[in-house]
Amino acid sequence: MERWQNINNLVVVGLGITGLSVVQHVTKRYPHVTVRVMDSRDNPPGKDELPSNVALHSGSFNLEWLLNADLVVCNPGIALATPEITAAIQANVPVVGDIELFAWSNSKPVIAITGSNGKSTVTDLTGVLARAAGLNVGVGGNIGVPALDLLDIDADLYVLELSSFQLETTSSLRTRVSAFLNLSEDHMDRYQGMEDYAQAKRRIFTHAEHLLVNRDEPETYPNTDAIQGRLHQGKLHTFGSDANDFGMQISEHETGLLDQGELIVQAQQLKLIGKHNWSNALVACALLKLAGIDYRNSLTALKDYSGLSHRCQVVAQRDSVTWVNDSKATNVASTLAALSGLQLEGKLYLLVGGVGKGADFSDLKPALSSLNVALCCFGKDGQAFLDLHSSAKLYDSMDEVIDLVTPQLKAGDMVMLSPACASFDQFANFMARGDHFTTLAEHYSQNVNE
Ligand code: UMA
Ligand code: ADP
Repeated sequence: MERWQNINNLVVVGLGITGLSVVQHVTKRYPHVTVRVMDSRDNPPGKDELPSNVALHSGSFNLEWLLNADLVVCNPGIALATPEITAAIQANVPVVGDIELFAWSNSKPVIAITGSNGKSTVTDLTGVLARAAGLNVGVGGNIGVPALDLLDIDADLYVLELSSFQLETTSSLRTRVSAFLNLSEDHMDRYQGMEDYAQAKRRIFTHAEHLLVNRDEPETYPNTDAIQGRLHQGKLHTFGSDANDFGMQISEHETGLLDQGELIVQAQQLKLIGKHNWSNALVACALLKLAGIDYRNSLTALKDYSGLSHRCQVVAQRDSVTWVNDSKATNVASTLAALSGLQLEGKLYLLVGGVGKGADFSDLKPALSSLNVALCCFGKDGQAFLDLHSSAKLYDSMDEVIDLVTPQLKAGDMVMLSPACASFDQFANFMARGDHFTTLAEHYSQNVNE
């Protein structure tokens, strides 16, 4: 509360669900604070839900408001390098994000998860397992439920998915456990390079009691922050594909998930498919254990867990043609995860493209060359995929791909949306893109049956 005493004039930059959660949090708990909102969009989402006493400036950013603020709370979707935000920072106006406000108010244990891929799956599964162990759990953050909205729950534990964007504006978050799952190229339109991106993610360790990192990816380890002379004091634990610490015992037909050499579960007993998902399951168990919760009470829930929608989800299966919605694959590594270990009888019609975020797609080439694939490229950066495979063709839209491809489908084929790109060129978000694909898949499957 003390830190709020000197804050009278707060500006929220960027509305959406984050901005709205900030407005609701501050107006409810700190009525002395005047809250104003700005959003560069003409008609920002959340506008109609703003209380009448909160002023909105839309269509641009209002520099005067920013320079006169006691505190600016910035939506993670807006880069700190935006000229108006940079000007406020240079004028010594404090700029934070919603997770920092969460940290200021929260007194409950937190498990925090970051990484380039697998965050939502690990976050959701950790929440499911903790609930199965009997806890009241709040699950949110980048997964689509603003962290501040969780504070009203009488939770025993919070499980937060944190993006690098959110971590950039967070400095006080104390966690029971922080995990950095993996690092692969993403968001290169917002970072100076991979090290800059990794450094934003490593901020998750700043006040962590236990740190969980990926043994197979040294980039996920904390560095000692030589500039500030500050060492991370938390205890370091690792997960990975060998049998150490939290690990795996891989044989021809079975993969055991291990905790210090002891079997947790055989991966083949899980509904989750693919090695990347087995790693996600292992991490969820490790997170529970490090937070002091016995995961052995949750093994039935672990075995029953079938994953989130839009992640390698089979959405239709008719006449031996399988339709897979992997719309959440918004970078190269996630599409590679979908392709690895794919059991194909026929041809794979792979839909790729959208907003490329400055990525280099050439890492897909070797994986594609070993598959019987027809590469169907669409969207804003669809043409960036054309050199990756001799089969590649450019289409205007997903609808056009499906219209032209479906007459060619044969038993054993698979149609998979795993676009390696963000969706914002043609869809509101990855869910809308996945739902559209699912509708087309169902429509096609029904027509075939007629
Ligand atoms: N925008 C503007 N001007 C503004 C405000 C926003 O142009 O003034 C644009 C920006 O391009 C921005 C986009 O709108 O990227 C998103 O704004 P939004 O209103 O959709 O934001 P929220 O609804 O508050 O959603 C945000 C996260 N979005 C981003 O970080 C881009 C959501 O993560 C998150 O679930 C939500 O807060 C709750 O915490 C989504 C996401 O795509 C799923 N995250 C990225 C990812 O996972 O790769 C990081
Ligand atoms: P995030 O929240 O980090 O985007 P998700 O769990 O939503 O992660 O999965 C996003 C995409 O990454 C999906 O296409 C999914 O199949 C793939 N994926 C999930 N876990 C992993 C992992 N551990 N490594 C690589 N790819 C993964």
